[in-house]
Formats: sequence, C-alpha cells, structure tokens
Amino acid sequence: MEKNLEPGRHLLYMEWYTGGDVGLFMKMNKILFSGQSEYQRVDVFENPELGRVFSLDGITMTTEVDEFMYHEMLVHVPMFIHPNPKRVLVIGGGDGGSTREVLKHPSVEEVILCEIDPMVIEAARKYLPTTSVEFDNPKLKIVNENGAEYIKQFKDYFDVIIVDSTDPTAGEGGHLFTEDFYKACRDALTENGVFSAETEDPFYDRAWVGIAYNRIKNAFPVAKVYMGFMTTYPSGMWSYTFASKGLDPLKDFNPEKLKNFEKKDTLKYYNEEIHVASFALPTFVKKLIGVE
Ligand code: AAT
Repeated sequence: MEKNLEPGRHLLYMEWYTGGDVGLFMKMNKILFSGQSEYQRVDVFENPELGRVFSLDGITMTTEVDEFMYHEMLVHVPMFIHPNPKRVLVIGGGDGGSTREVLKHPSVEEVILCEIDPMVIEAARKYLPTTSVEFDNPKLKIVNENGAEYIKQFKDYFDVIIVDSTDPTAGEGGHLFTEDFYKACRDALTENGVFSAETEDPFYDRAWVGIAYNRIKNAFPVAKVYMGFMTTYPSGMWSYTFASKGLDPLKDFNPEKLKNFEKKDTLKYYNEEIHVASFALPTFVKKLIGVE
C-alpha cells in the first residue's frame, strides 16, 4: 500500500463526534466495499496507518490495527469472571472480533452471534478476515435478528452475554440500551451468569455512560463500570459495564486462571493488572455515573 499520498491524491473520511464540533479524519487509500443495507450504510476502506477500517453511517466501528483493545476488554473481563463459560451470546459485533475472543476460551461449547444486519456479516467475511476469522467455527451460530427481540426467547440459558452494540444514537443501537433489554439479558442468564456491554465514552457521549450504567444497575444485582483505551473511538477512552447476578468482577477474579490461559500470547491489551486497574475510575467519570 502506498504510504504517503500527496495532498489531493486521496479521499478523506470524516467522522463527527456527538455534538458535531469535533471529529476524526482518515485518508481513504482504497475503498473495498460500500453498500446501503436496510439498516445503515456499510463501508470498508484502507488507511496506511490503521489498515482496514469498517464504518457504519460514517462512524468508525473497527480498524484492523486497534480493534484488539476494544474486543479484548469487552470480552475477557466477563469471560474470566465466569468459572466455566459454556454458552455465550454476543449481540451486535458483526465484524466478528468479539466472537474471535470468546472462542479463545476452551470451556466454550456454543456461541451465538446475533447481528441485525446480514450486510455487515457478508462485508466482514469478505473484507475483514482478521476479525471474522472464526465465522466457520462449528461452535458458532450466526443469526440476523434484532438482539432486543431475539433475547426474549431465552430464560436461564447463557453463561455470558456480551453486548457489542453501535452507539445508542445511531442505526438500530438504541434497542440495546433500554432497561427492558438489560432485564431480558438478566433473565436469559444462568445463576452464575455474567454480562458486559459497551457503554460509550465519558467525554463526547458523557450523558450516555450514566444512562446506560444506571439502567444496567436497575436490572442486575451487581453492576460496575470499567474503562480502557480505544484509540479510534471518540476521546480514546472507552467505558464498558460489567454486570452479574452475584459474581463480583474484582473479588471473583482469579489471576491464576489468566496466567495459565493457553491463548495468553495472543492477547495484546488485557492482562492481570489491567483487569483490576480498569475498574478504577477517574473522578469525573464517577461523578457522571453517580458513584462515590
Ligand atoms: N465490534 C465492534 C464494532 C461495533 S459493531 C456493532 C454492531 O451492532 C453493528 O454491526 C450493528 O449492525 C449491530 N447492531 C446494532 N443494533 C443492533 C441490534 N438491535 N441487534 C443486533 N445487532 C445490532 C460496535 C462499535 C462501538 C461504538 C463505536 N462508537
């Protein structure tokens, strides 16, 4: 790929952050896919620094180079809290990055990926091979349904539910930020069940972090916000919310399990120290979500 295109010799991608006063731009050296689905505009292009970039309605979902930060934090924090995760549901996440991380856990027997938009699955299969790498794994079933409806048929079934959703203000993501949806997730979990959801950035999307956390807290006995860096998401700092019917993300964390994790050398962000440290929140974030 040509690295230094001269001005005027490339196309420009611009993402406006919530509020519309600040944003992100990237050179588009090559457009690999552009399509309009029933739900959203789907694009995949190449950038010399970030590799393949996947965007929906002009909002960055993943880049090849930094997606590990987001997917590892969203997935391994809950997966390492459950003592023996066998059945896992990922809602959203049609690029496949979250299911790739889930399938690194040897106890997992069944994973359902519930992505609303078949065009995302097809684009990922063709143009995002590093995230969609497990799409043909026999343990994985892909369904194209609205996660907020699909979840309702399950009771006491999943060990882990991971919500890898688009922003609440974009596309169909809003369904995955309601209290009814979080309660349906709770009911679909087993007694030891654990949950994680992406809950936006505490800077440009500051209202949403508190809204999502408080709705999750109303649905689950245990709910805690944790954070990580995510370089191409707005503000670069990203929040996630862990929830469960009883297990605690710090007291029930066993670092030995992670030390002995067979796929440990594939992890580039998540480690024993990060698991613990990610629950330490900056003061302005504590204020935002209303905890001491
Ligand atoms: N894996 C990181 C990228 C994403 S993609 C989120 C996916 O959720 C999208 O492919 C979208 O089609 C899907 N989705 C949105 N709403 C629903 C729904 N109601 N049911 C099922 N799938 C849905 C996340 C990016 C994080 C935010 C970046 N700012």
